[in-house]
Amino acid sequence: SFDAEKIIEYSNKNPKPASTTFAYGTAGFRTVGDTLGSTVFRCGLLAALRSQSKNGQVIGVMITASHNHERDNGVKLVDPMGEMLQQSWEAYCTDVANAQTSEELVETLSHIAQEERIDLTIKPRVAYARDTRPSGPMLQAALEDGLAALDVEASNFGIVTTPQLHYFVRCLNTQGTAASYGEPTEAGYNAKYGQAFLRLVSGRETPSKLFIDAANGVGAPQVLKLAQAINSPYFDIEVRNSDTQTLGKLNIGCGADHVKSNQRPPAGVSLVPGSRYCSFDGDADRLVYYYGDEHGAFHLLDGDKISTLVATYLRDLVATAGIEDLQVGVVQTAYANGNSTSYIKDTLKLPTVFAKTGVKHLHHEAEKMNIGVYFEANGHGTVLFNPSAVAKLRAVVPETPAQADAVERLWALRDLINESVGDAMSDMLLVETILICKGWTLAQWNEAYTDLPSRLLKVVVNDRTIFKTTNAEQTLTAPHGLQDIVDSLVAKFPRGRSFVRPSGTEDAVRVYAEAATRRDCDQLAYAVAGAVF
Ligand code: NG1
Ligand code: ZN
Repeated sequence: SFDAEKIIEYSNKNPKPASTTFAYGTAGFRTVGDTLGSTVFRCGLLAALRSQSKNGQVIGVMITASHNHERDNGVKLVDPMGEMLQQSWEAYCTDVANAQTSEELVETLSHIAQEERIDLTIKPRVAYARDTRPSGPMLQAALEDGLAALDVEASNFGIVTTPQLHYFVRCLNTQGTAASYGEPTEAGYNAKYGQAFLRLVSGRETPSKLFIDAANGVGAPQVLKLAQAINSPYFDIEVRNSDTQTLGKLNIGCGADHVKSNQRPPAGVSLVPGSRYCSFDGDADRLVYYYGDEHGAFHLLDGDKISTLVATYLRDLVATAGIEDLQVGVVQTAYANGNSTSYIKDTLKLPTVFAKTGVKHLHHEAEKMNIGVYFEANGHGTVLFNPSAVAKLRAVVPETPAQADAVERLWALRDLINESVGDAMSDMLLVETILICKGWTLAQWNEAYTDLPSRLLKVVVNDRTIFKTTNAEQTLTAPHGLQDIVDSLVAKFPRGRSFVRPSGTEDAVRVYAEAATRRDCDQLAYAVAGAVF
């Protein structure tokens, strides 16, 4: 059983703010950083239990608030294969975070240990890291208290991107096995992805320089290290918004979320026609590309554009490799641009499904496909090769050099992709690979289809919990009658589509709309927002 006294002693150092209720949402706990000490401390305790319930495998804890404001912070747990925490444990996180007193906390932990039949004699192991936020060191210290309270064997990975921490966790749990994912160090990460990239592009023409907006976050130092490891004209980059030292700059006017939401370039970047640009978010798990044309117009290549590019490339390689019954599929959310969905269905003729918002939902749908490409429109996503795809790839006996080359490329792509989670750096190398192999500019990539005008609005309401949805969040079941109003508004506009859902990360309701013209789209969005308010 637990050393209750020790837990209580450490817990008293990290008291819960009395009036605050915490909830483990789509992205873990996320709120004002200064209020999260007790929650992060308790996540340390829970990560230990989770590790014990997984027979001592390493569990990850990442301290970050991604694209959110610098004053915010957050914490989430990472399961042994680098996936998001199993959903049934999210409720435990919420229970543990909200225990009012240290004594109640111990009771809650005991209850979980009983419920999950956890063997408390197993040595727990946890790997943790944080982003560049000013509240990071304080929260890291709180986490370390939690780990000390349960005698955890802990590894501190310092300041790294969220996907790097996911990678480290997977590496640690597969070390020395046939499924070994790589070396659990920054150098191991850079070597794995860098070498796969060079295997795929060598012999091709080198691309023009890529300008990377790192949102003044942890992606800046990390992508520079990656570039140093690759050390090749195939990866010629210039990093902008790389100031992680000055307070108040993180994600402000820059980063993938800013670019996607505002449909304009980040601060510190003026677009030169013909040049290539991309943005990461504050913890480097989202990626979008963009460019400006000769007429000064801004063109965004978002998560939908990335997923269609990647799916097309994989589909063609599978065909060239001559592997039968190896289906490439695409998972999107309702926020995917309608024209991207039509393009996947009608032009690429690939199966596609909608999942609920939040990458864990997309991940689960993608696992059901042979090769599942999943991206949120905001640029968060990756590709999964399920075991049957790997088996089929292993079984091919190539008969022609072209077939052999395609098979070799599919293997290299599997090494290039961070399967544990969407990863801006790995995704960027994937996009670069495809563009280099096709000899494409960003404008050529953008030609596949034209986005329908779309608008995403945030409506602040009194109580967002009254909004209930079904059908991958596209249909409201409550409040009563509201969906009928949305339907009647949508019907007025050619190619109109709109839906309303409560945010899982902010205290607001989101309204999405698209239609054939910008004017119609905006009218529809504001009309639906008016009905919600
Ligand atoms: P919410 O706040 O539930 O809409 C947002 C994003 C998600 C996901 C999460 C986690 C949109 C519309 N929503 O969720 O896609 O990335 O944050 O970061 O982009
Ligand atoms: Zn992020």
